[in-house]
This record gives sequence, structure tokens and C-alpha cells, in this order.
Amino acid sequence: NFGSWEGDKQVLTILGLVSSAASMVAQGHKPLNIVYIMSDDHSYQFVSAYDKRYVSTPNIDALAKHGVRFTESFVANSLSGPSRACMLTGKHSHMNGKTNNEHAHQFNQDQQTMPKILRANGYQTALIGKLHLEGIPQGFDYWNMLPGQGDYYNPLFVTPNNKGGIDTIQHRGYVTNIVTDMSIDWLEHRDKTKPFALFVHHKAAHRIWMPDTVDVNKYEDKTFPLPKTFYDDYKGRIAAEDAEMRINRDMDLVYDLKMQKNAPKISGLGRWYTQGVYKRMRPEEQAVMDKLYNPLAEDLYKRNLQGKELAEWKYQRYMRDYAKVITSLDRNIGRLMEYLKEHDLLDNTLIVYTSDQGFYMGENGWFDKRFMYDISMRTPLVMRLPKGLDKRGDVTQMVQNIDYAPTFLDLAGIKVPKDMQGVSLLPLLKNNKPVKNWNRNSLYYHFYECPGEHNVRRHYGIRTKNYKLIHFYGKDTKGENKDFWEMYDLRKDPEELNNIYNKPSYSKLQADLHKGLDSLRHYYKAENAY
Ligand code: SGN
Ligand code: CA
Repeated sequence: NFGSWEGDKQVLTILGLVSSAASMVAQGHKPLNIVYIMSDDHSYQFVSAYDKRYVSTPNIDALAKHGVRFTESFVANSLSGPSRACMLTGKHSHMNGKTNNEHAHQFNQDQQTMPKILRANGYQTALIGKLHLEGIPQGFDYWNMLPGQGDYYNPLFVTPNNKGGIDTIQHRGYVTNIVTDMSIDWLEHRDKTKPFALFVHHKAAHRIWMPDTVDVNKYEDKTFPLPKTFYDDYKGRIAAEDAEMRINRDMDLVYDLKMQKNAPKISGLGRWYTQGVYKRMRPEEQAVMDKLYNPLAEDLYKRNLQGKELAEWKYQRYMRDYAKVITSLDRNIGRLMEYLKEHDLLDNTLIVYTSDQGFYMGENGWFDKRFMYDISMRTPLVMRLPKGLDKRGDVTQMVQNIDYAPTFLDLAGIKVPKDMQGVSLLPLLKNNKPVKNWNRNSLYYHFYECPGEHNVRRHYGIRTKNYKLIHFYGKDTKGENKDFWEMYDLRKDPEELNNIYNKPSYSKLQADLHKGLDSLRHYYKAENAY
């Protein structure tokens, strides 16, 4: 029975929850602080609180131990700039205007954002790291930002100076360490009379996966298990077939996997590595990399691997480098936690760890994200909870990144503006009693960046607990216009391999899902969003 998808009912329940939760927390004594840690492209498969197959992330897991793990956490648009815009505004992409990463679709910094509201209500706010939105950030007392995607080694940061201008400063070292140092430094020098909201936005673990020199040699003996769907044939899934994100075919040996030594040819992308990423490193940093990667490259080109052998070789390299980057990330989260603990801030601070979206670790043969399929629509989300929020264990309700802004405002005792589309998650965090009146049972998703890198066609859809309906539309990178629907039964087919759209036995469900999607598009004012 999908009756409760009707927009009106959702509005009533959601408003009811927000006001009661706000007063609950506002009655507390100490104002609560917020530390929001967001990485880039960190798959939940590489968070051991979610999945123990690949790496261990003890510091991220510890956050969940003193709080909660969200088992059904999703983004609204699986791409960096748009995801960050959803987080800041509490609105879906068509409402906040940042539908894709392209500069032609600039984020309007003048609009209402959650940090601006926190700041106007007495919070001290800071942003450190990757924002990936055009223009000058607003709503922060302090910001020190990686321009664009940022660099792993010896990165540039932009920050306001005291003459009313902006300085671009190159910092020495590895980005995850630098972002953490800056965060701790800000905490140390902040105005300690005010509550604070600190946004720590890591560049890790974005492509290409550059480890810190101290982690370069880790995981080299580990053989990662191949995902069940590594050799996907994409049957019945046109957009999946057309996407250009296959490890086998689209991952570049030089650029993505650092195999520059003796490379028989170097592509345009490859030159980004040899002339760009690699050149940014200092000679002593390059030497550490060379020592591992050069013999591997020599050996690879000698063996001249083909077919499955090459695909699996690339997969192992990808997984190993990614694991190294995650290990540094987790260690640095531990460092930040250590500071908060030493300064007695744990009891009155909400600490959030999430990523800007999920990421493919070889499932369907892929890297990257973008799709509404679960691997990329999901994102890790754990929270260490302050005193007064006593829920422990798993939160199993479906939540989305448009909920963070309302949650933080609610935590601060501030009324959530009516035009925010997300909902406060505080009612889910109060205690271990079952939550009443949580009527959200479907999520809306929309991806817009096509034609674009990786050639993932535009699509939007609805996800319920058990089902998914997706509409793919528009031109792809080759200029081909295609329009088609996909539908999945997530209970029987969690890997979303079997498109059941137009299967007669599912016709009633299909009609219901169409109705549900229409009402979500109406509810979120997305009827004309394409
Ligand atoms: C870069 C990457 C892509 C990636 C996008 C978006 N290419 O363009 O692989 O999908 O970022 O990622 S690269 O050659 O520059 O590495 S996002 O997380 O920032 O949205
Ligand atoms: Ca990202």
C-alpha cells in the first residue's frame, strides 16, 4: 500500500516533527556544536562499519559506536557540486539551481543556506577544504578552500585576507593532513564563547587515488575479492551499457593507476598525470611513489596482459590505491577526534561523517558514480551523538542529504525555514524507542550531467524501501536521444540487474510507482525539472 506518498500527508507530518524536535533540543543547557566531516567519493563499501571485506576504518566506526549508523542513507544527485548544494540548502537540485558540476550551472551563493542561518543565530562557522561551488563562499566566519577539485599534493588553498581580498596560498604536503591541521588550528583559535559549526570537507578519496607517502606501500599484499557483478553484461539496461566508467575499458593505466614507466603510449589523460599530478610532488615524494609504481609498470608492460587478466589486474591496483587513501582519511579523522576529546567537546558536539556520494568499487565493472542505482545513490552516514540524543545502533529509515541542513538547524534550536525540502533527523536520534509519525517512505533523485564525462544519461526516479522506478531521457555524449524506463525489485534483485519495467506480473506495482513518482515530483515542485 503506497497511499502515504500523497504530498499533503507528508507535509503535515514533517512540519509536526520539526517543531517538536526543535523545542526538545532548545531546552538543553549548553548549545550544541556541529562538526560535519565530508569526504569525496568515499564508498560505504570502504567503511568497515558498513562492510568488512576491504579495509578497516576504526575512527569512522568509533563515531557510529557512540551514536548511530544510517543503513538507508542516500543523496539526491550523485555528483559533487550538486550534492554539496543539497547539503547547504536542504533543497533538491532544481530548487537550489546547482544541477550539475558545469560552471554554466553556477551555484548562486546569495541564496539561503544552513551555515548562513546558523551564523545569524550566534554560531561561529568555518569551512575547510573542497566546496566545488562557484564564487565566494558565504555564511562562514572563516574559510580556507581548495579551488575546484583541489590537489592531493602541495595543494593551493584560497582564503580571504585582511585587506578585503583573497589569497591563494600553496601548502606543503598531503591534502588530508593539511585539511585536518587547518581544522584543528581553527578549533584552537576560534571564539570559545560561541557554539560552532565546523565543516571539514576532504578531497580524499576522489580520482585519481593518490596515497600519502606514508601509506604508499600498504595493501600491496592484499588481494581484493572481485564483486559478484564485475563481469556485468548490462543486458536490458541501455544507460548502463552506454556509460563510460568501466575499469576494464575506461580506466587509464597511466593517469588512474600511475603506470608511467615504460608506457608504450601516453593518452591525454595520462599526460595529466605525468605533467600535472606527478609534477606537483616534491622530488622526495616522487621517489617514494617511483619505488613502488615504476617496477610494477615495467613488469606490467613486459607481460602485456589482455582481457580478463588485465581487467582484474587494474581492479586490484584501483582497490589498493583507494584503500591507501581511505586509511589516511580515517587516521586523520582520528586526529580530529583526539583534539575534540582532549578539549572536552565530545558531550556537546554532534559529529557527522559522510561522503558527497557513493562510489563504484568494481560493481558492474565500474568506477565513478552518477547513477540512481544503489551503489552510487547511497552514501555512508554515521553520527556521534551529543548528550541528550541517546539513540544507539542503526537508523533504518530512509534519509537523504537534503536532510542535513534541517537537522543542524533543529539541533541548534532554530526554526527550519518552510522552503527547505529535507526534514530534521533529530526525531530519529532521540532514543531507542520506535519512532512514530515518520511517514516518509519514498525518495526523489535526479541526475542532470549529460552530455558529460562518463556518459551517464540524465535520469530521475523514485526509490521506496523495496522498489525503484527510473526514467532515463535526453541526449547522451554522442548526441543520441533515448527515452526509457527501468524498474527494480530491490528485495529480489539488490544488484539491480534485472529491469522489470513492463513485465506483466509487475503491472500493478508499476502503476503505483508511477503515481508515487508523480506525487513526489509534485511535492518537491519538480514537475518541470529536466
Ligand atoms: C572529475 C573526474 C571524473 C569525476 C568528476 C566528478 N575526472 O572530472 O571521473 O566523475 O570529476 O566528480 S578527472 O579526470 O578529473 O579525475 S565529483 O565527485 O567531483 O563530482
Ligand atoms: Ca564526489
